[in-house]
Amino acid sequence: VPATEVDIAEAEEFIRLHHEENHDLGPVEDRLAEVHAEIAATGTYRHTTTELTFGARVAWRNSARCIGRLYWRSLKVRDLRDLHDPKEVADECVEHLRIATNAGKIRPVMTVFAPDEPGHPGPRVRNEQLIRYAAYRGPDGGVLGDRRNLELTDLAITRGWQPPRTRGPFDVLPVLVETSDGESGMVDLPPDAVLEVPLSHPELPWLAKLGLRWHAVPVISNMRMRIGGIDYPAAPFNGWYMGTEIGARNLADNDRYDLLPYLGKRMGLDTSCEQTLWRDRALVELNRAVLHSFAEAGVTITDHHTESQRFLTHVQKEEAAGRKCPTDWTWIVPPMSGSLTPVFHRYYDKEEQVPNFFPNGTTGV
Ligand code: HEM
Ligand code: NRG
Repeated sequence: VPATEVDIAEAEEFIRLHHEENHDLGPVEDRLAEVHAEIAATGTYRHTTTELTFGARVAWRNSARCIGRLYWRSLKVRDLRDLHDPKEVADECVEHLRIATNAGKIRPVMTVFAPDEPGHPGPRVRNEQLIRYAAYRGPDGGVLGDRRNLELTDLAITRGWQPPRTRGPFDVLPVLVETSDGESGMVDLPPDAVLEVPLSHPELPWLAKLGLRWHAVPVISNMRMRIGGIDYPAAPFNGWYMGTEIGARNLADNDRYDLLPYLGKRMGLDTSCEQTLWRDRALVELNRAVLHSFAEAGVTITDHHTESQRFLTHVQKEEAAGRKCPTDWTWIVPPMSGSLTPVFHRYYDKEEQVPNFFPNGTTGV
């Protein structure tokens, strides 16, 4: 996708929003004149660090699929827009992990790398998240690891990544970075930058012996952030996990780790027919294991009941501030016990707003 010139109307709308929400910034007309002149001369413009931070926070605030938005003002933004080199970008992704992990007391962080410029797209991270577990096809057609990452694992191997001598279900993949002129960088994540939580269960001692684990920090790294007409194709960001993401999806989905049939049997449940609700019972225990283990390890996590309440507090605060809160019901309602959470029982504003995040490869708005 060739980078194009910026949308002036979108740039102007953003600068006005920034000034409307921050009265200490001085006259908006001065900044608008600067931006117009810069776009006329270069086809693009450069955000101030203050604009970048505000824009990133508002991109989070506008993320219709995110239930964690109450904390949008707390996002820490690392301004690394001068970095283009794939190796340097990958190294700073490692640094991002260290800052965000904070020994388990997770901090919401974003690292912003070079934006797209006319005729010169910025670098991109190929991993959908900085931490991803490898997947290996077995001889019997089975898969060891996280099937979601089969393609990424193949790509890493093509680029020269060597899987550990004994392959396991939770092998951390390297970070892969690319630029438009065909340069690429690949960096192994040092073990001390990847905090992981071994899973145990408060009442089922055998569960700890299964060797299950998950990483502490979800850092989405393949989304394009769009602020005021500028696209940042590499701007990895993280908060912390809601337990259901791991317990009700990553470890439970048929096309991920698919653990429910095994757990159901180990729990001694009658798995011969669906009416026993053995899947639901195994799902609850797996999710208890996730929340219990993170708490025991001192790693920030939230449960879907608490986070649903907080999200509705956020919606109220947004309304009180005179703003809409774009929300996608199908993503906000948790993947288990939906109707037990208050977010299930209502409707939301749907109109998309910018700044926002988009799948990389699309232009946005
Ligand atoms: C999606 C929770 C922080 C932006 C989600 C989802 C959850 C969630 C549960 C749905 C994920 C899924 O179903 O796969 C949280 C929590 C946070 C947090 C508990 C704690 C602070 C953040 C931050 C950002 C963000 C810091 C950006 C700055 C997004 C976006 C999506 C999302 C863009 C949609 C991702 C997609 O389309 O695949 N969040 N989030 N979130 N969140 Fe958050
Ligand atoms: N479901 C994905 C992560 C998606 C984003 N979730 C967050 N984001 N909590 C998974 O790895 O399970 N965040 O920025 O905290």
